Amino acid sequence: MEESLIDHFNEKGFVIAEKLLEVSEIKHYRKVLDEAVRLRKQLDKRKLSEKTEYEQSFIQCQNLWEDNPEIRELAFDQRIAATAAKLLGVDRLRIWHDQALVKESGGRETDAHHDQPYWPIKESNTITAWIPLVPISENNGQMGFFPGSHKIKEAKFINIFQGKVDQQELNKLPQVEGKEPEYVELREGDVSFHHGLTFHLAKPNKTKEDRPVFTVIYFADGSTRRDDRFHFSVDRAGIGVGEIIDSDVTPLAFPVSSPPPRPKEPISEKFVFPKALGLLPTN
Ligand SMILES: O=C(O)CCC(=O)C(=O)O
Repeated sequence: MEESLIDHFNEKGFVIAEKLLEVSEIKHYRKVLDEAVRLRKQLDKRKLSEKTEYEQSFIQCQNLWEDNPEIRELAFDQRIAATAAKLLGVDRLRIWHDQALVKESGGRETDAHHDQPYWPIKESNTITAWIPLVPISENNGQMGFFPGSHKIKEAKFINIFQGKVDQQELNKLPQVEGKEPEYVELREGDVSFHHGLTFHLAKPNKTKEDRPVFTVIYFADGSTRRDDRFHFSVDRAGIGVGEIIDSDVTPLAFPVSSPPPRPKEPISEKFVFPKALGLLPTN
């Protein structure tokens, strides 16, 4: 990988790896993801206008690698994972979770936030690969990043889950204050990477077509649990605060010669709410 990509990532907190995948693969995964999301969400008959503001930003399905063998190939694709490892400067990565983020036609913007506070991982060696399955430009949910915001090591929980974020409060944050987001155009096969501390947002989808995106979140192997904030990636496996996060729910993602098997323990009834929404696998 070119050094300039690593320099860009270190400087700005995000980077685009152009043509990381073949256009034919993207077309294939578009169909696969479409079907996987349809299956997960088959009980959800709501129109966009009937959903919460958070859900109007995107349809979300997590850990598709567990119940969809084809998506598993993408989630553990070594071209993507190797790029993520090089950008973070680590030898080994684990998967935190994957997710489909389908911004529906007419879907609202994704409010500005950074991801690290949502995850109870102490070390901030975390990165997301954002893999669009259609070309992305200004009218279909384009991502924007606040350049350099990852350099401010303070994690700030932005509650995007309860609806529109107060812009004035957001603008007071040093990561965002006085800065403009840099929006990125992506072609089929391009993959965008952002650091867990990088503030980002996405524009609304003003087109007639949904914006299918698959993302994979990785963390450096050896990272530990920060606090007791609930998260299925650690709570399913009973990882305690301070312990190393190393279960089959978050298996090694790089380097691996083939994708791992799905976790041994099925998801328990404790998780029935996200399961019902299609957020997590049902079996
Ligand atoms: O896809 C989107 O609209 C937002 C993505 C995002 O926030 C993320 O991947 O961290």
